[in-house]
Amino acid sequence: MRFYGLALLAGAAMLGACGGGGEKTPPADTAAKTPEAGAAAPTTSAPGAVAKIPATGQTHEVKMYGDDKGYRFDPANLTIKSGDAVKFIMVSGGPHNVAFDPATVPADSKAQLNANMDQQMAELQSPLMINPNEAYTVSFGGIKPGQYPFHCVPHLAMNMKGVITVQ
Ligand SMILES: [Cu+2]
Repeated sequence: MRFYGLALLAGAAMLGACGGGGEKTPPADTAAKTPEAGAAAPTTSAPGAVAKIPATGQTHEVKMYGDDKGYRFDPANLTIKSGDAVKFIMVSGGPHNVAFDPATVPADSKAQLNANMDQQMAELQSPLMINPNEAYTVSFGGIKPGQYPFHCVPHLAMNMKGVITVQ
């Protein structure tokens, strides 16, 4: 649908270019309205959409530091159970955030983990936390056992990362 609209638009642009003279505007305007009308239709959520599953178990705390010992999560490695939550707390040296790499998150839990993260900056990325005691909690409800490497986007180059193992 959208592709067809773009093709129409490109065709109209070419026609306009070939037409020459000062009458380019009216045909381009008409063509621009066509894809708009088409794009309005498919706005409902995809059939495969995943709903957030709230945590029902224990909440584990991970603190985020940036100081003279470096940028780090503490603990950087933790083991939890499916259904637990992990609360990331900004302590110093922000902004920090928590992000899971779509390429390394177990594929069978990627959509669920993404659905469990509120207020994302991007896929699998929490918002930035700037002030001390700001926190962000990730539910591991419905997350399958496996290794979930995570990192802080602003400090990835400073090796601010960790791994959550879900049992
Ligand atoms: Cu950071």
